[in-house]
Amino acid sequence: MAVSKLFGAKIKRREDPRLITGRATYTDDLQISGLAYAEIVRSPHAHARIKRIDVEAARRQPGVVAVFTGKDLQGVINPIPTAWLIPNADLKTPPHPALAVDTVRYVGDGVAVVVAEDRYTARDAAAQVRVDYEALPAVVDQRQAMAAGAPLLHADVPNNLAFKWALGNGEATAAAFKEAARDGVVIAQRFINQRLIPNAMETRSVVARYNSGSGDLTVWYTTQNPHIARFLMSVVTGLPEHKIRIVAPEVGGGFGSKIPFYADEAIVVFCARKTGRPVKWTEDRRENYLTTIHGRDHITDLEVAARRDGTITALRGKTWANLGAYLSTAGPGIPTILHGLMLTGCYTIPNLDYVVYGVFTNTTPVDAYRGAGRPEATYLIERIVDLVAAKLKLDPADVRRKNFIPPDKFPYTSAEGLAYDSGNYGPALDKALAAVDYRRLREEQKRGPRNGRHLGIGLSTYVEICGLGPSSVVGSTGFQGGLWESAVVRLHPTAKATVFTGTSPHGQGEETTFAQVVADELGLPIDDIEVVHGDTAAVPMGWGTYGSRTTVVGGAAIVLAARRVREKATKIAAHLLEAAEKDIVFDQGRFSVRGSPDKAKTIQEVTLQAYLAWNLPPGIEPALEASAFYDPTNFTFPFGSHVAVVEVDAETGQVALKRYVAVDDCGRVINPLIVDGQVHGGLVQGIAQALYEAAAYGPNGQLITATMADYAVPKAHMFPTFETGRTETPSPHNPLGVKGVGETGTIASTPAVVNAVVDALQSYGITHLDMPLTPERIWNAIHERREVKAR
Ligand code: MCN
Repeated sequence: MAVSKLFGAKIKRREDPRLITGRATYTDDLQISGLAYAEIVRSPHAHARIKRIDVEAARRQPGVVAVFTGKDLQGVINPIPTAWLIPNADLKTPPHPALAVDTVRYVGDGVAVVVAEDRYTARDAAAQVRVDYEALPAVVDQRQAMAAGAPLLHADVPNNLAFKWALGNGEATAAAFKEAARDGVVIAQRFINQRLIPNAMETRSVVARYNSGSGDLTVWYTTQNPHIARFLMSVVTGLPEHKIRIVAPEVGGGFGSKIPFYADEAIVVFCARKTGRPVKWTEDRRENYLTTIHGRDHITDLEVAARRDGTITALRGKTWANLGAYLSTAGPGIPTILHGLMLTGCYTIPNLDYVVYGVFTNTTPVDAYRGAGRPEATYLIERIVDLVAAKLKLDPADVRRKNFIPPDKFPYTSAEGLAYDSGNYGPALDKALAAVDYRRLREEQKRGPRNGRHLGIGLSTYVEICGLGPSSVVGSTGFQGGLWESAVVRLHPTAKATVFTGTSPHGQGEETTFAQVVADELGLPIDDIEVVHGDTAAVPMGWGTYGSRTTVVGGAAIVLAARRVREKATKIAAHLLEAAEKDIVFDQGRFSVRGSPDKAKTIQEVTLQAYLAWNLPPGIEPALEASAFYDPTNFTFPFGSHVAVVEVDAETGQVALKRYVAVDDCGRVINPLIVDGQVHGGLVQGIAQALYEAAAYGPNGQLITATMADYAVPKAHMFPTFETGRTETPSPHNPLGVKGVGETGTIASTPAVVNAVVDALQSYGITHLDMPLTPERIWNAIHERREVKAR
């Protein structure tokens, strides 16, 4: 690999000045002449039959342009599809109409839309739409939804069971459990991965403009994947794909929640076509909580079998995954492919028997939220490893080391059948433990609580799957798309470069890191490189930003395109220097002749000549630009070790997070500053699941935590200064040697913190507590145990 100048440099994010000084344009900032505003009328019931909708009063309001109901959309807007048709799971895909016609299935389900001259009129008029509902019984818990006699959401889906997906080898696993029961340990535990609400700074927003003369549709909106959105927009609206342009202007974070194709964008497009006006719709925060996808929501019964020395021999379990009322775009793939396939984590656990039930309930649809499936899997395995250690009275670090996949076993095929690319788990754990001075902490812990505060130390040694494709593998899991990427690197006559990528960063910083990579490859100053993304009319086809794939897959396409540009420039330089191509040496933007370093041309000189085309070598076309497509040969598997140190106050149940150390390995690091930032953000989200956040529904399907005042979004003062470190194990599967890092913090941190809190409470005989670990929950647990002891 070439020695590079900017690869590895701590460059500040070039996109930040405009983002933090209010000079960026988000979808809701767009003003177009003739713009009208949409407000969607949403169901206040979790489950109800629509008997009648009366839109006349709304229609009569001054300033109202049009009002439409589900019946108007019928036959024009196709049902909203899911894109992950997992095989061998008897997946049911009941239709999801963009606006409900007969039945509403969750609070927030759309029933009508009002278009008006301004958003205030639209909202007031929406309140005038009279919907006559017949309320039906609702069900919000996935296990209750599967029980006999539960309210049925979709007539053709018995027991609300969307799918049943099984994995592993039942017989071998049963034998391993038998052996452990005889001569080892078997531990069973129920785990709940509570439902979370993604909190992007910007809520979702759509502006649609349809030109009935040309038939062109332009949609600006908050998407993480403009090309997938165009593909699905074409499927849903029936408009030809080449007449649709999707633009993601500045997108204020997504965390997975802006991957799906929502009913709302189809509704807004319908309104724009019907009214002949450009139409804008922007959800408010409450609407965002009700209708933008939620994450997690798994109930799992898990058992582990282990030998007395701590060797884990098998896992067996069942997960009930709440999918909400409809299948969201990637919904079925999250609890199966991205969760089930990572269950054995970074350990050589040979036997596995696992079933996942995907269940419809009268709740907001569930889809990818940062980590998507992997935080749930990591929570299960990292908690159960701690349970094994506690039961056998072994140090949790030792149990982990005993079961780690040894470094000489890579590429390693897991019990789930995945081929882990590269890994060396021991050094990351050593580094994290050294950073907190683990031995000293354990000694301190032995001295008992200080002023009623119990010290707890929690570990999480994780591995995760990211960098999605390869397309053929993802396709074999039922994903209805490819996951390759493409790029164009174009040098202009003045040797300024534009890099076009099909990925769509929305806060991750690739405008900086991709420019770093190209600067190195072409020897250009970074300020001469612009990275363009997020507009299907400007950039080549790509599959977007999620699954920590942008750098691994999109970055690889860019580096390949940049190298093609350099190859062509080398040919032109050789011709201009009257030397053989093989004698040209390229170093930091300068082509020189081997042995005669003064005979040289700069990349700027060569580029200009490429465009003037006065003296090109035979057979070489003018200009300097190249494209590349890249489909990875494998996923990447970043890993690391996190340690949380907490103090739990037995009198109040309060948890104080004293220290948090994250040692991550994401292969070669392009920009350590950005990687740290990604880890920090991820940690906040993961720790918040452990300690604070939970989406709560009442039994009738009302979202109780429907505002930011009720849902515990964490604040900066709740966290210590994070201590980050790294080891570096390159991925052999991409030309940059990188692994993704966008989700590692979220994936690793939840179990680290829960393990720390449970560790602090061991003297009370507490072996497990469900999240979020609120003071009330901890206080109650301590007092229940004290009362039991006192009796
Ligand atoms: N990077 C690097 N060296 C590496 C790996 C990554 O320098 N070895 C850099 C990348 O070039 C990029 C950043 O780290 O600038 C994250 O890259 P990557 O791991 O490729 O992840 P993605 O860009 O694909 O981002 C997706 C990931 C996901 S899945 C969620 S969810 C998420 C996240 O990133 N949502 C985010 N981080 C987010 N950050 C912000 N600000 N907003 C979101 O919505």
